[in-house]
Order: sequence, then C-alpha cells, then structure tokens
Amino acid sequence: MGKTNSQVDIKKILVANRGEIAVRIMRSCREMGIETVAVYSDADRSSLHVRYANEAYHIGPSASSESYLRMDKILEVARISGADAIHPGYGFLSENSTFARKCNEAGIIFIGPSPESIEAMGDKISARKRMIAAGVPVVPGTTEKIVDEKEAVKVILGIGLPVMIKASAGGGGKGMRLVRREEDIRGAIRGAKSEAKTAFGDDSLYIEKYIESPHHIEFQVLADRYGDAVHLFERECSVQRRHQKVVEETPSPIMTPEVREKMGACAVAATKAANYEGAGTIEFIVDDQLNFYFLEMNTRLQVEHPITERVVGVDLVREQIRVAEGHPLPFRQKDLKMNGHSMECRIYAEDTDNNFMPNPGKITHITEPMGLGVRCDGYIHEGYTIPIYYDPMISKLIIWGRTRVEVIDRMRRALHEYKISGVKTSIKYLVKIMETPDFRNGTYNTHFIEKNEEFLKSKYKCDTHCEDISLIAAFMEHSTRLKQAKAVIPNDRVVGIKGWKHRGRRAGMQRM
Ligand code: MV4
Repeated sequence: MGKTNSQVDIKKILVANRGEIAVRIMRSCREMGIETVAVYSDADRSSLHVRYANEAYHIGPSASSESYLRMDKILEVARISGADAIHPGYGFLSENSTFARKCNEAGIIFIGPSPESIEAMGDKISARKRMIAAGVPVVPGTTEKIVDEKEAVKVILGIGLPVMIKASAGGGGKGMRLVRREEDIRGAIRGAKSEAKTAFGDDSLYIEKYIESPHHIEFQVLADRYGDAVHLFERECSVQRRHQKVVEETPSPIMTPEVREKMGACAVAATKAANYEGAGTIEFIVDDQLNFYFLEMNTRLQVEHPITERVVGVDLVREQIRVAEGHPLPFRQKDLKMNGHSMECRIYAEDTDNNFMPNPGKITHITEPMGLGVRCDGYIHEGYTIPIYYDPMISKLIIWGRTRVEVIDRMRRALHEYKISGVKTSIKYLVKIMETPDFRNGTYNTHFIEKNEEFLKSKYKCDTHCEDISLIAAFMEHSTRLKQAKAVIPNDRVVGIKGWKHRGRRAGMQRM
C-alpha cells in the first residue's frame, strides 16, 4: 500500500530521531544532495543534530512521549517543511507500524519496510510461522499462543526442559522466562503472562527450547521493492549486559565460510518471506556446534550497522534512501565481499563501578580518537549537557583493521586517546573487555560478561589513572629540582610549570 513502482527523487528528509544516529543519517543526506529537517525536544535545543540540519523544528518537552514519539507533531513538521520522506533511525518510532502507515497515508515516504512487514515480524509467533514456511530453521518450540497453564505444562514437557517462555509482542529479551524445573512452569507462565500484558498490552506467549551458552549472531540484509534481497554478512553481538550490546564485531570469531553461506541464504529467504523492503537484520541464536536458529527480525537500521559498512564498503543509509526512492539494488550477492575486520565499542555516560548507573551531565572536555582505521560516530561537544531523558549512549567507536588482533590493538589505542571529562563513561570498562583473555582469544559467548565479571570489575591500573600519577610524580620531581636550582642560583626566575615530562609513561603504555 502506498508504494508504487515509479522512482522518485527524494529532495528533503525529516529525521525523526536525535543523538548520534540523527547526525549519522544527515551525513549521508548531505553527500546525496538531500536537504535535512531536524525535530527536537526542549532538552535538545543545543544538540548537534539540530545544528547539522538545514532546518530544525521544536516539537515539545523533553520526555520522549511528548516529543520524539509524537506522530502527529512529526507529521505536521513534515507537512510544513515540505519533506518528502521521514527516516526514523532506531528506537522511538522506527518499528511502529502505525507510524509507517500514517506516513504513507500522508503521502510521505517512510524510509523502511511496509507497515505489514513491520507487523508480521513484530509479532514473534507470526514471524516463527513465516520462517518455518520459508524453510528457515527456528528454535524448536510452539507456533500457537499458549492458552492455559495445564496445556503449557504438557507442551513444555513435550519439548523437554529447560525452555524459554517468551512474549509474542516482546523481543530483545523483554518478558522472557527461563524454566529448568517442572514445578516452576505454572508460576513462570503466570508471571510472563501478566508481565507481557502490562508491558505490551498483549499476553500471548510462546515456548522455545533453551539453547545453552549460545552466540547471538545477526545478518544484515537489504531488499528492494522488486523482490530482490541480499545479505551483507554477519555481526557477532554476544557481548551483552542485561540485553544491552556492549561490543560488536564482524566477522564473527566462530564463523566458517560454509556456515556463513548457509546462514546468509537463510537470512535472504527470511527477508523475502517478510516481503521486506529496505535495511533489516535477521537475528540468529547459534550453539557450540554452529547449529543456528532464527530468533527475530529487526525491521530497522541498527546501532551497530557501521561495522558492516566498514567491512563491506556500503553506506547503508544511502542504500536505504535509494531503495525508498524505488531503485533496484545496485549490487548482487556475488558482488559483496568482506574486507578485513571491524569492531564497535558503545560508549555510555554511565558509572561502571556503580552498577552501570547512567551518569548524565555537562561535558567539560572531549578529545575524540583519530587516525588510521578509526571512525567515531557521536554528537556530544564541550559544554554540552547529556540529557537524563534518553538513552545514555553518547558515541560509538568503530575500528577497522586487516585482522582481528590488529583491530583489538587499534581499539585499545583509540580508547586510550578518547578523553571525556565531566561525566563518567564506560571507556575504561571497554579497555578491560579488550584485555580479557576470552575476548582476545575470540572464545566468548553470551555469558561473557557474567563469566568474566571479577576480571572486568578489578581495578583498572593504567591509562588515565597511571597518567595522573605520573603527572603528579613529574611535577614533584620538577619542583624539587626547581628548589635545588634556586638554592644554587638565588636569582633564578621561576617561569612556571614548564619543561617537565610524564614519569612512568612508558610502563603505563606497556601495560595498556
Ligand atoms: C534465547 C536464549 C536461549 N534459548 N532463546 C535474549 C535476547 C532475545 N533476543 C533472545 N534472548 C535469548 N533467547 C532460547 N531459546 C538466550 C537468550 C539470551 C541472550 C541472547 C543473545 C544475547 C544475549 C543473551 C543473554 C541472555 C539470554
């Protein structure tokens, strides 16, 4: 509905988002000669996306529910600014089928899939059915919603414990229950049901066999409206904390060419089965033996898309826009190759020593890393106050190198260069991850963070801390020499702190 086979030139895009992703999208627009419209809340008056855009419109108070989630206000801005398309970014309205439908009805191109595709994949039971019909392996389990507890016990014992109880309207780990013992089934069903009802207004549940110690591996896909689809290989996303990704990389350390080919073919089949258009992600859960199962599809551009861009050499936002204009895909599967290795660290304004509490506030200083193989997608600047209202992710550090080892060493170097003052950040914690043997060896799975909790929590000894100590040591030594010098030459002029160097810097660097 609303999509025709005729090609159009998009001349102006409203970006219905904020932060780094709004800026990221506008960068591609500028390269393509497309004008940009920003929308912003009270808290974002001085945000970079507002300055970067050609035009900016205030849409309400700081709370997302009164600004970035207000479909009516955003559509009104699209109308008065004369935008012909809306890019939703990730989060907010990006997977809201009602919004996609309203855009289409208003004659504005929603840069993303059709509302029908969003709905089909948003309902996880319906997505499982579709994947089975398309021959894509799904985790063994149910394909109809669980109606009562008695039936649930029977079904679960049939599948065999342990199992995961999941909400059909959920996703991303929300409303999940792991059940290992028969006597816990009824309580878990009851709990999951009421949680799903409260969180999503839909208490439909389904059951999956529990996969022990899995990997989370996702495939980037791209599809045009003429039924063509390709995959842009995988991203390994197993380093997660409370269902929040922390580090992502491509290729996956556990992938083989044979499995990649099979999973890629399944990802393309899944995309076609969803009648998909645009950029999307097929999430798989993968066990130790490299058996893989479809988990869910994300019908949006994802946070970690830059690592795919770097290794495959494709601007995903540009391709999203081209496909939305009605162009066919500009490449075939055989044209796409992986080149080297890429990794992303998500930088959060949070206190990693205090239960990862968000730590919003004013940035007093920022120096971003640069140099070969370094990309930094951010939006904060000196004097900017990180608002309390939104996700505390402030930037993404994306590294490229020829090999995985080169990337890890370059990531440590770039994290070392990254200086942010005024708020606590996760930078030091990320260095610890880079230094964890399981990570360096590529022998990690979704239990990485909990398994290495002690090591990751242990005191971080080098970098900034070390530098501070070396600065103090250097200054003390310098002033001692100054006093000695004055004792010898009484009239020596004190010219201030000058000519002294860090002490112990070499040792610090070696330990890094
Ligand atoms: C699972 C699973 C084990 N078995 N499903 C968590 C997020 C959501 N997308 C799916 N999740 C899981 N589903 C079955 N049948 C384990 C997880 C899981 C997980 C998955 C990916 C990354 C991190 C995770 C952490 C805990 C559990």
